Amino acid sequence: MKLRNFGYSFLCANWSFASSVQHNDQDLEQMWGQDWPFSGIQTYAHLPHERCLIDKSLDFDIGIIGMPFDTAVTFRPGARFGPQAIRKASQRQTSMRGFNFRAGINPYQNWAKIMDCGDVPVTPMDNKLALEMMDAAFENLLDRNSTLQKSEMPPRFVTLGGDHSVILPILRQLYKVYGPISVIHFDSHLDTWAPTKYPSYWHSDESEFTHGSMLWLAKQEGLLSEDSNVHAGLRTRLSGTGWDDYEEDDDVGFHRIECDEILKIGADGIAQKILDVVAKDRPVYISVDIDVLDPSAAPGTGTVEVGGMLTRELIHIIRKLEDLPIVGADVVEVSPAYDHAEITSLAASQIVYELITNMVKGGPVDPSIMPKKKLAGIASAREQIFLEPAHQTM
Ligand SMILES: [Mn+2]
Repeated sequence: MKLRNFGYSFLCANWSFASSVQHNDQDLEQMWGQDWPFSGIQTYAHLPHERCLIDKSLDFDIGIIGMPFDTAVTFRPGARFGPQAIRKASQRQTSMRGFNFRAGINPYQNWAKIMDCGDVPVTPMDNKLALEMMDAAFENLLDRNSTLQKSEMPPRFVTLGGDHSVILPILRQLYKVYGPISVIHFDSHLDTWAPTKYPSYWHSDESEFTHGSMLWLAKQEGLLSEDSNVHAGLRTRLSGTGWDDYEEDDDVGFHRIECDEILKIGADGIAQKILDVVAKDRPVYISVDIDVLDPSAAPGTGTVEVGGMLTRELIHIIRKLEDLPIVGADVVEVSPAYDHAEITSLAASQIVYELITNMVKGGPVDPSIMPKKKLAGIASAREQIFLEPAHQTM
């Protein structure tokens, strides 16, 4: 029975009709399959949920994965509750009403199968162990094929943080698949600080891993592209009495766009500067520290800096990046204990939606960005998606 007919019977006030019908499975889906924003289990945007880590046979193209880890922060903790807050704030997103007017597509009703993969249950007790767990989790997540590509191309993930340190294990595992990664880093801070830039008389190896040093560590491990990384939205105070932090940032390989530039060149200008720096033919990772936004737009975060972007501006900039080969993305540092009226988590949930939109609108990752040794046998993977819209994998 078509939903239309069901509605018609309702209009005829035939109240006994609906209950007397023998429903098949399709009827049940139509009757009960669509949630209201306020009903249902709170997955991101009401997407189907599976615990992807415990079932490697699941096939999908884009996964939402929570990384509720926050014991590498230098100031206020609490971002372990970020994934839950972002999911809750995303409840007014549904596939039925998901058309992105800025992009001209509904990412939830397009070629990509998108799934909420749940969280990585990271230990809050031991950062060495936590890093091991996050490494293992992302290795697991990337060690599978995406739905529409009969190839070695893995699904892509948008990670919900968690503090910003979680991108070190993510970049490690992406590097194994794609080689060096170009990072577009939206943040008020550099996050390329050497561990010695923090109080470090009392030292352990684990203490080097923080949400302000992870990009420096990523550089030491050779995970970053040489010259194709960029910060956007910077406005942090710097160490000491001069430009040392910026010079160190040069060594890590980042271009810098300070937040104040938006007053001179606008959001379009910022986007263009990013596009001028980032290679179009190499894998790109977009990392959004929610503190890139002004505290008026995102108070619920660990290390707030005044004078930031508006949510509107950040969305506009991200929309301009949709042609880049995005192999992964995140929104991190959402700390709901400091949030008011869900301002921050709402912003984060919208940014996640924009990042998903980019991945869908840009189509599957072109295998030509993969390291040459990985290319054998998968050259035609990108074409398959459009030629073979439905097939089994694995
Ligand atoms: Mn950060």
